[in-house]
Amino acid sequence: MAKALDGVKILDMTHVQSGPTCTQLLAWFGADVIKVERPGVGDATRGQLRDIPNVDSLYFTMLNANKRSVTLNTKADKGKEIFKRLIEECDVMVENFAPGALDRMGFSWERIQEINPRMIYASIKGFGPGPYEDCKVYENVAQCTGGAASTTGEIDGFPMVTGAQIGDSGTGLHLALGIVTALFQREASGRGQRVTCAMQDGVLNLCRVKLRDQQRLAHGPLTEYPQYPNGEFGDAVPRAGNASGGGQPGWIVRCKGWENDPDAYIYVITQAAAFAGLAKAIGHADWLEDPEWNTPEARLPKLDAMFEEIEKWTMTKTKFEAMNILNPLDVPCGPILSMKELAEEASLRATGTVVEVDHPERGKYLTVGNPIKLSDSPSDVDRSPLLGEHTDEILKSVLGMSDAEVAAAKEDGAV
Ligand code: CAO
Repeated sequence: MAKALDGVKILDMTHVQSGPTCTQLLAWFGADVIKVERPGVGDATRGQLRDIPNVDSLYFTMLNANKRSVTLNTKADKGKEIFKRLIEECDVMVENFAPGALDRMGFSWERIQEINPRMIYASIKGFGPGPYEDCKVYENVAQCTGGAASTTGEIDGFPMVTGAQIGDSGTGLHLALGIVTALFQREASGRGQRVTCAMQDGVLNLCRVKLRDQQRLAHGPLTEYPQYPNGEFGDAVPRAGNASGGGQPGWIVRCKGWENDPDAYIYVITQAAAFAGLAKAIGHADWLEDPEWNTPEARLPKLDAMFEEIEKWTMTKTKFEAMNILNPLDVPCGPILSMKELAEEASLRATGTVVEVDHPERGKYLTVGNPIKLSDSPSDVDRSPLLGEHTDEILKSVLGMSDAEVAAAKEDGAV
């Protein structure tokens, strides 16, 4: 079956996590992603956090599925020549080097436009134009500078980063949307364009509700935060522990087995519309007649006490038993699932969200497949390429180079 991005050629200059997330998604949608890597070195993640000696790490294999790898020294003269020809042949170029790296190679946006006016040139940097534009940035730096860390954590504790890679993978997702949008506009305009996404901006976009709360602070306390009504608010949005933040009180409570299982917890949201069912389920039908409990306003000052009562009940059930009882009552809740549980979850395997892939050097490994499902564009996951696995193939089939030309480029150290 045809795929949505069949025929789109991507010159993938990305490395580490943010850029590769973007190009992997585009590859799943059918784009031909040609990953350019330094000869003999490759993407640094091939060798990072290795679990098996001399084998591409899971860090690399889980971010570079469905791509082809060509090695090319884009700083050598012959390499630059080949790179120029790849720019002529491709539709999109994606990079997430440190600021200025491509300019230093001699491939500024102006130069790229000159070579191929239809080229969509997409970049991720840590910051947009401003005081920090020259900084190198990794995931946690973006979480800290984009507003995630200052608004995450215990009420009286340190700022916290989250395990979800909202700076890297989140920005990669943003960039992928920018690229397909630019491809769509090119249909009408015939022109390429520059697509940029700063990690700080991507994180702030995901923290949009916290900027909402910052402005609400000027008009009174944030009543859904645990600081209300007994604590103090300063002049910036505080950390709110596990409060739901959506205007419906929620919290994580312990379940049966919590003493030995670090993930025996469930998130419960005490949405007003489903409160009666919840109160009855936990043995508190009395709350429904009691004006101290039977309205959201009455409950608000004593959420701690309410969640303690809920927890007394959840501690008699496993997280899955609690979910099975609360779900039919329309009480929004979610068991805290460990990575082990997610890896073993049959429904995620069935939908292709968790996929087992075979690799010639490491054997079988699990990866997260395409979370975006298109009914008319299948997303099979193919293993990541070995370093330079497709060099000859790409030089010959994409650039039409002869065997002798490929051999000369190798001799030159260009590939
Ligand atoms: N041939 C020749 N040279 C190559 C090459 C190739 N095929 N591919 C890369 N290089 C060169 C680059 O040109 C650069 O050289 P110069 O420094 O001389 O210009 C050099 O390799 C290293 O690139 P880098 O500075 O991007 O790499 P780094 O490890 O020092 O920094 C990172 C990594 C991620 C901090 C930086 O790239 C960055 O800030 N990127 C933008 C933000 C980003 O995406 N961060 C997310 C990373 S995932 O957590």
